[in-house]
Amino acid sequence: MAGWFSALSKTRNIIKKVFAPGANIDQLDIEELEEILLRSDVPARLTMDIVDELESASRRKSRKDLLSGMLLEALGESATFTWPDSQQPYVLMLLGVNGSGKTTTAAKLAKKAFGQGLKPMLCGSDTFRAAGSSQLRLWSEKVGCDFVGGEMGHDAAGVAFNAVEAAVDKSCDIVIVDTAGRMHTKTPLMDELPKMCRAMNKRLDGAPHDVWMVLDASLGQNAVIQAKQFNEVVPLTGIVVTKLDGSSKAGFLFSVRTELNVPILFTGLGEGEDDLVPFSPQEFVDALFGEAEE
Ligand SMILES: Nc1nc2c(ncn2[C@@H]2O[C@H](COP(=O)(O)OP(=O)(O)OP(=O)(O)O)[C@@H](O)[C@H]2O)c(=O)[nH]1
Ligand SMILES: [Mg+2]
Repeated sequence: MAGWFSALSKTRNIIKKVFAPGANIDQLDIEELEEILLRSDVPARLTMDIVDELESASRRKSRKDLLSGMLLEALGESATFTWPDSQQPYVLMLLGVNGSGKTTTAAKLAKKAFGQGLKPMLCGSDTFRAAGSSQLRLWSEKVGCDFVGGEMGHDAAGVAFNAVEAAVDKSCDIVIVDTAGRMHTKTPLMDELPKMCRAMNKRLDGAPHDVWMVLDASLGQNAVIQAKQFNEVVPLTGIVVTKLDGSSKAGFLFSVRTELNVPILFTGLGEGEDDLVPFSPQEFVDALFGEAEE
């Protein structure tokens, strides 16, 4: 399983003058530090606050301690997620732009739930592409869980309804609904999302209970812009950040809290089945500073 330290190597590579072990940020020109933080997509506002704080801080205080403290504070409390223990299926919908990692994340989550003795169902509602649903069907076979999917061209809302119905009939604990990738700017496709929510809610009051957006970390700040638009169409209750391992712009995670205020629940640190881990602000900041060697 990939770890935080290796996942953040690209971002660390940019900011190594600031964070890496042995880096002497006390000698770093403050403007240079500002530029480095901005390049790794630390939001401008937070960067300004950091610079102000460092400029006015007492010389006796280590800049590194100040910086890590401010970064941790900006990320807020870690939000832990546990599968709700209800008598009816808990329905979770995953959405996001094309290729962000939704299908892989749905499978990784189903595997986690299955491993905890729960009975998950995967719903393949990606009916845009011929392979959209079958990719998830293969995953369900690998995990060993129930699956309901739709053929290409089928109505995604109908597929989601059928999945919730089947999950109720089969006494599943969890339904994870994978949706087709869509650009936040394409109105007709975005309109399909509330329609899917209404369809599920018709079959099961309160469904979907959670809506998580899957964000590709390599997009940096753009991912936050996309999330804002999705959030206007369907209110998001959680964020999964994938591909942190390939990103040099991990600083955008700070914007997720400050600009979106939706908790980051899980992070993808690699392509492997088990490379989805709960988001830990402490491990994230430690890995930026190069102190999380495993
Ligand atoms: N390195 C890395 N790759 C990932 C991670 N999560 C997903 N991927 C890869 O990203 C690619 C796209 O993943 P999918 O799960 O198919 O993405 P999707 O959002 O379902 O894509 P569409 O359905 O086409 O919109 C695949 O090659 C995955 O293996 C991650 O955390 N790290
Ligand atoms: Mg997919």
